[in-house]
Amino acid sequence: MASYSQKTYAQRGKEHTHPLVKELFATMERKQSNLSLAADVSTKAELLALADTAGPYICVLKTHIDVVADFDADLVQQLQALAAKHDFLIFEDRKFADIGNTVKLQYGGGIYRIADWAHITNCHVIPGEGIIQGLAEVGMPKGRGLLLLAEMSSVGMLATSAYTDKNVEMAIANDFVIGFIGSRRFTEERDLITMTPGVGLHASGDALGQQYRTPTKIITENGSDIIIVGRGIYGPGKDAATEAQRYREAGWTAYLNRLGLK
Ligand code: BMP
Repeated sequence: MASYSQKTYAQRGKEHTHPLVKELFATMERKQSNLSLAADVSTKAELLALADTAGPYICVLKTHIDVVADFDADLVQQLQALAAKHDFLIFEDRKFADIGNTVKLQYGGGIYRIADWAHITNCHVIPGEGIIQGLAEVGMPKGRGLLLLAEMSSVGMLATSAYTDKNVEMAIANDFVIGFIGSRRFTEERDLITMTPGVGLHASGDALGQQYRTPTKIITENGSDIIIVGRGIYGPGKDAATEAQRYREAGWTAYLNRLGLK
């Protein structure tokens, strides 16, 4: 059987059994985009402006909702309206890491009520499989999906070898898991997607350990599915619309190259 990374997003969407992943692949195909914007800005106005500017070019908006100083319920409503307007999904990069019972409370409740609006969220499996079960109890009935942090992009990260393999095992065994954060395709057992942060066309890293690789490396060579780009799009002196288009183009070309279509 051909590797999933040799199939088109459209084909994988058709064959997939998880409605959210079907929707994600269909969105990627419609918009010809495998770009996710990491919108790490600290005010409501900046976040909404960035989502509106980059919205036409992305398949997923990735948020860190707890860095928004003036967060309120209206922000969520406006983000949802932008998601509908520009046709993208929302991924709250919450990185849950506690026991099942606690993450249930954190995911479903509190100020942010993440499960009510984020199509996708993610977790570390350091507490064991109970974290997935706890999150699934809240997210499954709402049709949400979970990514496991099988690897990280930063210097000296500890998610390697046996730990990464455990992530893959747990992902295969749990229907709520739709894929991974990591740098490559991890398994052919079922079609689990990979979203990759630490992607940049120009910089090699930052002063705090971030490392950047190119879309060609990540998508064409490593078989990942979606590039996550933050400061490469909205960093100092950048025009977010121009950069979002540039990264969309680079990500899509890398995908066509992988398929041998370009
Ligand atoms: P930037 O492209 O500006 O470096 O942003 C990367 C984004 O991806 C940040 O939101 C960060 O939290 C996230 N991220 C990462 O950089 N590496 C990981 O391993 C996992 C992440 O979620």
